[in-house]
Amino acid sequence: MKRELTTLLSVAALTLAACGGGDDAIEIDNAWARTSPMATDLGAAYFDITAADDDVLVAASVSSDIAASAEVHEVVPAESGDHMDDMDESMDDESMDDMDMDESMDDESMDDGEMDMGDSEMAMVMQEMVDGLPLPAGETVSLAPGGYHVMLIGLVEPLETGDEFDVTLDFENADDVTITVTVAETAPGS
Ligand SMILES: [Cu+2]
Repeated sequence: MKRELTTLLSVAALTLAACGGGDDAIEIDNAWARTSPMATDLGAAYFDITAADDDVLVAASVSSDIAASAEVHEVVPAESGDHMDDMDESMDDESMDDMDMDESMDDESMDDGEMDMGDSEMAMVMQEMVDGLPLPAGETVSLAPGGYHVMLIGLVEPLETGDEFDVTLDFENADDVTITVTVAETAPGS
């Protein structure tokens, strides 16, 4: 069993070395970004990430050819954000019961371009993880619609299916890792 794990880690190391990451402490799988509607200049990138040792994803960045900036975001109930007090009136039982997180992100916010959640009906909001995304050793953390994501802010052009771009991930302990993200309608394998 131990031998098997070692082999897997070696493969991950080789893969990352080939991408120029050169660090075997971080494994990234299933990297993708969602297509972005014309109505918004926001995009989101997703992937599964496993750190060999306890670490924190503190920041992400993309080329200025792609977007003005990138942030590590989480989706949380509107009520939990301290700075979201003005959202309280949008909280009602009906919206909480009917809304699942994926739909609120995918269908409502993205399709109508309503990413300014301050005046939307949504019960979920996203916010920057100012302290970063914790990565417990050996545990795969998934960034996916409705949850953690790398937010692309100020897209230069809409993201269209088949587009590829690089995202550089900055960790508290491990070296930076650059991954290539492919734009798709849905997650790889879904
Ligand atoms: Cu976001």
